[in-house]
Amino acid sequence: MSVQLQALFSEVNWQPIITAIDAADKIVLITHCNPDGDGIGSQLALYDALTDQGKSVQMFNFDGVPRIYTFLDHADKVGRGQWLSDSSGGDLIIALDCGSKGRLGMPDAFYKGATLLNIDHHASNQLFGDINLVDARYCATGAMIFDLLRAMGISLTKATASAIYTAVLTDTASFRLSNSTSAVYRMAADLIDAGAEPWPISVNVYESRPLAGLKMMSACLDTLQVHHEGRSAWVHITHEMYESTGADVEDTEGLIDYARSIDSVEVAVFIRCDERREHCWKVSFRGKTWVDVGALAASLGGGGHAYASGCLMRGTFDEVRSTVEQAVSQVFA
Ligand SMILES: [Mn+2]
Repeated sequence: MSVQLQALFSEVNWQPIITAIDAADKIVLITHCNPDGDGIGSQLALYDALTDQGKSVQMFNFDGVPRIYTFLDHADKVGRGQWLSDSSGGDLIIALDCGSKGRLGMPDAFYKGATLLNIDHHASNQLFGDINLVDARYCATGAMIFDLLRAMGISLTKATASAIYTAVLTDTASFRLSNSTSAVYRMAADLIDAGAEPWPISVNVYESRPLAGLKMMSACLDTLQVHHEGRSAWVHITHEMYESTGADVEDTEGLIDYARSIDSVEVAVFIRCDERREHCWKVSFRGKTWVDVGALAASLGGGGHAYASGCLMRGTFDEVRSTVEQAVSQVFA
């Protein structure tokens, strides 16, 4: 079925992106480390659309594709791990949903001789590309791909629509966040008309947890503490918890949302150890109404959105916890 698409933001100038894509012979699509549904959905949607146009396209992510997104078409074509070649294999690299070059996790050689194109919706984006299209009005990078394909006159296949739907579903917390405007719902309707199936996608993303994941959820919620007169909620995961539950980092996705769901809480904090490195911690923040957790994370060397952000920290758990607690206390001072 062919659907006449309406752009979310009709005045965005996609021409520099389209010109770069037209001029490229070999394109590499990449998203950030620990990729989420938006990064993967954007990547797979663009892959489907550009290969349909006859382009030669490769995909490569430092961390590959999380299990819950492997149901999407082309997920099996994404390379993962350290980049070992001395060139990217592309004359155009398109970074998707990534706020900084470092978060792509690639060595300098990866970028050698290629034009780097940066498409993202993080307000904190460092504009690291040769061409940057960064627009924080978009609820998801996947929604930017929707507008880009429309600007290119490309109609949606079922595979493209399903990937974009997954991107938008996950980045709007299932169309619940304040960025879920009526235009976003209209786009979702277009995606469904083009073949995206909401329930099967939801089952894959939200209803396919391994048992170890639930054991980790239980252990993680056991660490819950509430501070700042009930306004901040804290959960954490240590190395020992990975060992005792058998869960891995993918099973920790979404646990912070339970901390935010407490009625009085304005800021949720999730501190988890890096599976691979000692004394290395990923700290995530979620805000509810008025706290800008993007600024909070930036004060600790990280970044993100006003309502979802994070940073990496080094030290013992107690050291990291104490530093973060000081920063959060500033918010409520
Ligand atoms: Mn995103």
